[in-house]
Amino acid sequence: MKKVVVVGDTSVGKTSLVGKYVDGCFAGEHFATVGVDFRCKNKSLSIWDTGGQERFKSITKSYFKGAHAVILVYACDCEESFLNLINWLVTIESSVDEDVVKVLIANKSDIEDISVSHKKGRIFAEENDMLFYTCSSVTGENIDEVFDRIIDELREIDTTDAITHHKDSFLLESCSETTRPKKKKRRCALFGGFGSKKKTRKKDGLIN
Ligand SMILES: Nc1nc2c(ncn2[C@@H]2O[C@H](COP(=O)(O)OP(=O)(O)OP(=O)(O)O)[C@@H](O)[C@H]2O)c(=O)[nH]1
Ligand SMILES: [Mg+2]
Repeated sequence: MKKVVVVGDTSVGKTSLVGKYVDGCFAGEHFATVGVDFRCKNKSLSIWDTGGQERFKSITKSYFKGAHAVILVYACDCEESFLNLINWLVTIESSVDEDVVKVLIANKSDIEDISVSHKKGRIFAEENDMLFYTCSSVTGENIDEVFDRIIDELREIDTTDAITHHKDSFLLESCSETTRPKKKKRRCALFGGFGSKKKTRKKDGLIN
């Protein structure tokens, strides 16, 4: 079971998008989440829907412990929620492993009168090694795609780790004590833009 933590300001639509993914419906109401709600899907994802009212300052680091992926959400019609992303990111970066998959969601894309352009969101995501998607729980835009992509990314990380582990074991067996290679770091999260074709970054020489 992979752990996905969903964070962002209050009212940006975190509970709605998790509900849309898990239950397939949009409630259309705002009952502020207190602390954290746990949802599961297909026994493969454990989704931690956190309450935005706690704000980035007080959100406990324990929510992020063992997280495989983090979804950071802002609402296209709320500039404040976009400006607060950097504060959320500081909290996230200080709490998660380096190979966690990070996704930025520009939510409520069904609203025509937006105050944050999608271009701004995409640039923020690219600068911070995050995947970027525009989503709407009203139309269902990209909701399944986000979680499917997270599952794909995590599968890829598992495969890379398995190959690296296999290679390291082989090298350790065939090298003498003095020539043993240092254990390589796991590679960082992949990033792509606008839900587009996957791009990979070469890091630590482990991937192409
Ligand atoms: N137009 C539109 N409204 C949305 C969308 N998603 C959520 N909303 C509305 O936004 C409000 C807040 O939604 P929630 O999902 O409760 O927000 P939240 O981020 O979980 O809020 P907290 O639990 O307080 O952190 C509700 O009134 C929703 O109906 C969306 O995609 N489009
Ligand atoms: Mg909520």
